[in-house]
Amino acid sequence: MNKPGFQPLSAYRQLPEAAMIERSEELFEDLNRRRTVRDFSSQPVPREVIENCLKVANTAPSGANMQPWHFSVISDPVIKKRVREAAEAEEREFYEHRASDEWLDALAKFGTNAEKPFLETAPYLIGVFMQKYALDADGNKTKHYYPQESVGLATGMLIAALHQCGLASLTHTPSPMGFLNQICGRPTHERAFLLLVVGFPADDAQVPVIKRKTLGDFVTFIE
Ligand code: IYR
Repeated sequence: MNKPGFQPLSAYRQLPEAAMIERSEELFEDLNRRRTVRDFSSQPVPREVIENCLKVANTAPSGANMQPWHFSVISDPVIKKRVREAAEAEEREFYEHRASDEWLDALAKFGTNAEKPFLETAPYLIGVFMQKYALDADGNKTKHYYPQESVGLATGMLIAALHQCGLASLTHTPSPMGFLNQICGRPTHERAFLLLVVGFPADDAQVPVIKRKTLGDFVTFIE
């Protein structure tokens, strides 16, 4: 007998220990190839792949399972151009006025500036929006819990899924990002969380030389 509102965990699959270890090694090896890319090719990406990766994102855990996210998937070149123009206007402010010297120093090795041509080159821009509450057609609000954490988790799963499908992405956060609500026609109770640029890397794409922390640098086992 199931508890009311419950069902057996029938989708769960356990792996034999050797397979677990092998899978974990392969996963690390594959995800460790992921790099944030800023040089995109204009080669089209099948929409079905994007849809499936978004379905993966939607499996993320969320506070009280409220799934407090919305994804606006932009491929229309006219809209991409508008996003680029609005983002570059904010980025010019950032690089010329808003960013502290300390921040600019931290960014120096990435070679970024206010020019964002990839916002037009890449086939897909995914605007990720966070809903602090749900709003129904009658204006009733339902509070969401841990929306920021939840959207962060969903976005992480989206990035990993895209990577596993052979796509590159860039987590782009022009700030402030209010223009994305306007361009994507999203309501004011949704906050633009980030703009994910998605596509194939350009043939001559280059990435900065950076290091990842090693296990001992970022993990403590308490045993
Ligand atoms: N949004 C700016 C600046 C920038 C900020 C951080 I934190 C980065 O990791 C990278 C860039 C830009 O996109 O250029």
